[in-house]
Amino acid sequence: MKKNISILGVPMDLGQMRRGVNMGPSAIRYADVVERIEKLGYTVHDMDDIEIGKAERLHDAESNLRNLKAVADASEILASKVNEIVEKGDFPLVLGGDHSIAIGTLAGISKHYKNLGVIWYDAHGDLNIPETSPSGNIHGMPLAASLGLGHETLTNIGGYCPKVRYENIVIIGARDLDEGERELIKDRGIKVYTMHEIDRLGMTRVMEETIEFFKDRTDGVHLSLDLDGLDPNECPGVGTPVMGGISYRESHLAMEMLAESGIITSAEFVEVNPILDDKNKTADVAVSLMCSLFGEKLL
Ligand code: B3U
Ligand code: MN
Ligand code: MN
Repeated sequence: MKKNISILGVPMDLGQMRRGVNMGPSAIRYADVVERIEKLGYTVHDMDDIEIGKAERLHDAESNLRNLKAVADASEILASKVNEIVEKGDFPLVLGGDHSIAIGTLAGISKHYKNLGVIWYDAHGDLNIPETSPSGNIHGMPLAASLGLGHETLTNIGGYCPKVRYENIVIIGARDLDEGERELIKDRGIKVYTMHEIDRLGMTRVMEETIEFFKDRTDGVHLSLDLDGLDPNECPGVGTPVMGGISYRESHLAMEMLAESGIITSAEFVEVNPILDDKNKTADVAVSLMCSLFGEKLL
């Protein structure tokens, strides 16, 4: 893992309808993200938050996309900041904000790799397009947009498309998939470990297979970790909690195995909503998962 980490906060809440997730980056900083990662021997550069525009008053019923322009504008800014981080050779660590920010993060990262892998750690697939989305919320669409599916304003962020290929994705923790998402997963053969596979195989095997899957075929792997992938009993501070999630322990094991593998080249932690949280617990879990990802050991 690179020894220099640059942190970027993205106080985005326009990709969904619950207020408060814009305070995610502050909550994660309040949980001492910089100090705790520095303790592991890294040099951490906090680049502060990028600016997010205002919610649009009118929902564009025709496109079924809420706040399209504001999300797209922020995504372009995010893409160029993340691009800067990769260019200077630092490890990009992006703090959300709702998951729509992954569109900009991936736009900033992907062009630096020939074959970028993506781990999508999430209760959801985030594979909706405007036609299949039940909500019109862009945070349910970022993985699709990064594959080149959906509204062209979103698929072309950063001036290129796609950011990732179907065969370079592993989704972990899925348990709430919409009909269109299921069809896409089946049609394209996207690799998914639902909670069913996690329960049957155990997290150890899931991560061994995931690491093996990426090892020889990709030249970098981005971790996009939605805190709602974890169980809401342990991470209550998320906008769309889904019961029966990945445990705190399994998640730490997953991060520790990724640290050992050395495959991760960038990461984002999203959907922390301190208004819905219990004493900043979810932000605290996010930081402790980051520490495991960056090699913190128990002994
Ligand atoms: N799949 C649903 C719900 C959802 C997606 N991502 C989150 N919730 N966090 C949708 O609106 O696309
Ligand atoms: Mn998500
Ligand atoms: Mn989710």
